[in-house]
Formats: sequence, C-alpha cells, structure tokens
Amino acid sequence: MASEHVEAADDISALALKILVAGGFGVGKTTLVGSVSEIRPLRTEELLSEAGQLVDDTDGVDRKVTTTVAMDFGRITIRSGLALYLFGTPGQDRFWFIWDELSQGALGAVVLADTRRLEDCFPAVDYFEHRRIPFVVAVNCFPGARPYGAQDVSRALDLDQGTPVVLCDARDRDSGKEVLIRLVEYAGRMHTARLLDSVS
Ligand SMILES: Nc1nc2c(ncn2[C@@H]2O[C@H](COP(=O)(O)OP(=O)(O)OP(=O)(O)O)[C@@H](O)[C@H]2O)c(=O)[nH]1
Ligand SMILES: [Mg+2]
Repeated sequence: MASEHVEAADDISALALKILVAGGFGVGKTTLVGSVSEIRPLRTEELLSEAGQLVDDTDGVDRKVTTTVAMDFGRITIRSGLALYLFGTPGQDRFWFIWDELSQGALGAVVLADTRRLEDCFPAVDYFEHRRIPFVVAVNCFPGARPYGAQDVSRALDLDQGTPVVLCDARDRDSGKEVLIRLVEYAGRMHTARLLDSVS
C-alpha cells in the first residue's frame, strides 16, 4: 500500500515557492542553504585561484578557500503543502550575469549581511529594490562581529520602512528557517498589496 505520508514537495497539490539567497562574497549564502535544506544541497564550489586574486574582492574573508561559481540549490518544507526552493547566488561581482536568470519567478529574496562588511550587501539591496522583488535582510552574526541591532542595520542600509531585518546564524537550521518564514510572510503581504493596488 502506498505510504499515507506524502511529503509536501512530492504532493502535486503542494505549493512550491522560489526564494533567492543573495548577498556579498563569503557572507554565508552556501552555508544557509546547506543548513536548512532537507535534501542534499546542490553546490557549485570552486577553489579560489591565484588568477582570481586580481578580480575577486576577498578582503575580510581571508580564510575562505572556495567560492560559489554558479548557484546553490536546496529545498525546505515550511509546513504541510508549502515547500521553498532555495537558490543561492554567487557572491562575486564577476558572476552578476547569473542573477537575472536566477531571479526569474522568485517570490522574494534573503539578503545576507555581515556587519563587518555591510557595504558588500548594497548591490544586492539595490538589485531587489529596483526589480521590486520583496526581500528581508538577514544579518549573519559571525562571532567577533560587533553586535548591531536590527534598527541600526536598517538605518545604515537606508532600507524602505517595513523591510524586515532579522538577526541569524546561517549555520543553524532553526535560525535559517525563521528567516525564511519571515520572508514568506512579508513577501506574501507585499504581493497581495500590489495585487489589490492593481485592481483598484
Ligand atoms: N563563524 C561563522 N562562520 C560562518 C557563518 N556562516 C558561514 N560561515 C563560514 O564563512 C565562510 C563563508 O561561507 P559560505 O557559505 O561559503 O559563503 P558564501 O556567501 O556562500 O560565499 P560565496 O559563494 O563565495 O560568495 C565558510 O567558511 C563558512 O564556514 C557563521 O554564521 N558563523
Ligand atoms: Mg556560496
């Protein structure tokens, strides 16, 4: 007899939403997708090479030896009937052209930030603001980084009022899941408001 337990992502009536995990170089995008994914995540890591030293901005991430060159992919079931497909973007400027492809049809995005290099997430914030893709900023609290409150980060990034800022640890599944739930709730509200605007 077929199992009565049907996983959300295997159920054809389940809703699957596309979410991007973006942000600057080495901020923890691959780590976040890997920690929350219930399937073995797809990764496209390559060694940081000497040739790349001339073009890659690795300041502040000295101990990093690999980088994402195409994307990360993972999946998480938020609740029965609702699965998220997670697409982690590459962090380095030379892979920007991949972002347009990845962002097609996305419900929203997580912009990961590291307060020691906050300016690295400006391009991602700009990118989603210009395309009107709802996003939340998730501050990945690296040990040793000065703790800032969500309000401080929101002000420093000059975010539109209402854009959520969440503190998280990208290595922790529950923490990552909380970020994704905040995003789905926020993006849902934003899309509904726009829909109502367009018909009124
Ligand atoms: N201490 C600490 N280390 C972390 C955290 N998140 C990620 N790391 C480490 O930081 C490094 C960068 O993580 P990645 O997940 O590869 O970063 P990324 O944003 O995918 O990097 P690119 O794809 O190269 O842009 C790795 O060595 C992780 O182990 C964190 O929350 N705390
Ligand atoms: Mg990566």
